[in-house]
Amino acid sequence: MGLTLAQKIIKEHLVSGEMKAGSEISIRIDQTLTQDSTGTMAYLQFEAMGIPKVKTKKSVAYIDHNTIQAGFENADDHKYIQTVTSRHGIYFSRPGNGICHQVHLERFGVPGMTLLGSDSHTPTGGGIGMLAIGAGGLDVAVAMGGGAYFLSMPKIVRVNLTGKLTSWVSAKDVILEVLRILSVKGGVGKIIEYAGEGVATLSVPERATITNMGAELGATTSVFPSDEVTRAFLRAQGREEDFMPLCADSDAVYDEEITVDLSSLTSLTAMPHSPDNVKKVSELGGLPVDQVFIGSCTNSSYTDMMKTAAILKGKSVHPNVSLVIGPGSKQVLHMLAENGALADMIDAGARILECACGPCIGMGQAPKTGAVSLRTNNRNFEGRSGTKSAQVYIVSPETAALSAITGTLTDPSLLGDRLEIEMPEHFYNNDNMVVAPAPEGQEPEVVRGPNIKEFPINKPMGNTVEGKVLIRVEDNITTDHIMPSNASLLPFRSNIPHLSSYCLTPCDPEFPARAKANGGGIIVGGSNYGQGSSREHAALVPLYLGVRAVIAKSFARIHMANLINSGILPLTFAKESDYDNVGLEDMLAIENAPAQLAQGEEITVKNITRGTEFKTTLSLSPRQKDILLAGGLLNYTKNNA
Ligand code: MIC
Ligand code: SF4
Repeated sequence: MGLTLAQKIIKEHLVSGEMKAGSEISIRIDQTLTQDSTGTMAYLQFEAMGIPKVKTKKSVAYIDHNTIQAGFENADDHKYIQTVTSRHGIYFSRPGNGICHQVHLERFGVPGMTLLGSDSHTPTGGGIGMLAIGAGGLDVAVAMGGGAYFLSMPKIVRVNLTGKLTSWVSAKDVILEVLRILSVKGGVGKIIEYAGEGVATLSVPERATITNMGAELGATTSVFPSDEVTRAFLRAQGREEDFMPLCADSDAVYDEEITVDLSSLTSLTAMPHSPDNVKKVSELGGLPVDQVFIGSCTNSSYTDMMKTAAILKGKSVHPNVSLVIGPGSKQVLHMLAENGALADMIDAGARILECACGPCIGMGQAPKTGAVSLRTNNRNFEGRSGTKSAQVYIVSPETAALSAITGTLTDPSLLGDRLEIEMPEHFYNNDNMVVAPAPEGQEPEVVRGPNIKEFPINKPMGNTVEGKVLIRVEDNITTDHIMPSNASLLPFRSNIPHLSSYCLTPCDPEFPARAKANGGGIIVGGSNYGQGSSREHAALVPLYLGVRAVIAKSFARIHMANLINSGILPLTFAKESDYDNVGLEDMLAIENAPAQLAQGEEITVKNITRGTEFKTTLSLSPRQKDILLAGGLLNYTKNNA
């Protein structure tokens, strides 16, 4: 029986386990990436492991999230990351060089390799045929130290692409269609593999837009074959030697299959406040728009920017609209500056931002109260833009650029003739913003500013895990709810005590105070709890507040791993209806917790307040159970050193 593309890469990197869907495997990691907002924590954890140099083929630290420098905190974090990476053999991509995923695709991604990144959109690398997975910082730290990455062997979904995109419809519309079909929960425990005749019609940046937003499906990762299109992209990046052809065997067997006919797609949008709330742009025509943002790791490539510039050329941004554009990398910005496209954007009235995440993570450009904001980024969770009442619609760069001119949400197919942007034969290359690590034998001093605080470490699990229910939340709670990130909070990613006052406050402003007053307790959640970001702050901050267990209808993959790594019990209601039988401030107890864990998958939770009990499940590997018993991955690693 043949193998799928993802299975081939996994097989090549398999360290332990059996490649049977659902069973725990571990794989060797070739490359890692971090960004600044998760990176400080990852490097503090790497330092705590006491390993002198990274053991990967290449590890890169990017500064792209927190670049506003409204106070010393950002700059302190950057200096810490620059010095700690230099000391430990990691490349450092300076602020201004671009968004981690865009730059990694351009300069470092290699087909067939594995990449582990402390950012949920690491699967962008799947656009070039990498097995690229997002994870918590601690998992990335372990991988940097040469440790394998453990995951549950995913099911493989084949997305069969047929036909060819028509004028003005683009990669963003493809992934929005996949999100419409599968939903934000549809990819959990799965790898999304693209195949079919339509693949060859998509460029590498288009493929990367699609794999990037596979994160919104909850998928472990998404991957495209590596073919002649990939080779041409790598050649244009001056690194054809990194090319290797890769595709699934013709008799590969998939767990699921869906077909997307590229020819019949039209421009789509994800309406507030979820990436799977998808409608046709033409159905919403006439919606007045206040703000447009074109950029983010999803749609900031050279071709995205050139399309934007072509639509804006000779036009003016509508008087009611603020148009902001953030090119994805220095390479892209340089090329736009050189060929005049940047002038076309500026001339039309676009406000140009530095090459960074910017508005996508609420770092500036918060829309006005109740604004309609069209964005090419991947997430439109409530409040993520920095304005709770804002209505964020996710759209393609084509839809965004045209709507910025008309002032209303406008279907770009109205523009008529096809817009052809050629992929360049040579991308401009100058890697002077990537600093190589200190040479062997040198150990530069690591600079720690006052914003770098210690991170909490859990204690081994006690016999009884108990506490009051501190909050009950609904389905699809995101990490943006659990640990909000915006211009005022992002600078404190290395300061867990400071962040703790904001934990879960979008759901209940009283949560931190209630947690403190009760000396910690238990969180009760709905389904897909913890979707979105890889930030382990969404586990470390609850840990700091004394949270000992989260009981939910289901969990998102990375957040569940982060809870286990922090030693917090992630329990799933055996009967979803039991969610209704647990009230706020009910006292819950898991008696003989270690013994229950050892026995099997079923864990009984007593509701002391109501005198009842209910069953939960914890289907974990023996290793994961040991991590929980040890009080988290760091303790576990130390115990086993
Ligand atoms: C995001 O898009 O939410 C982020 C900010 O990039 C996060 C990482 C973080 O929280 O720092 C992610 O996607 O993992
Ligand atoms: Fe940055 Fe936004 Fe991409 Fe996250 S999704 S890496 S914040 S651009």
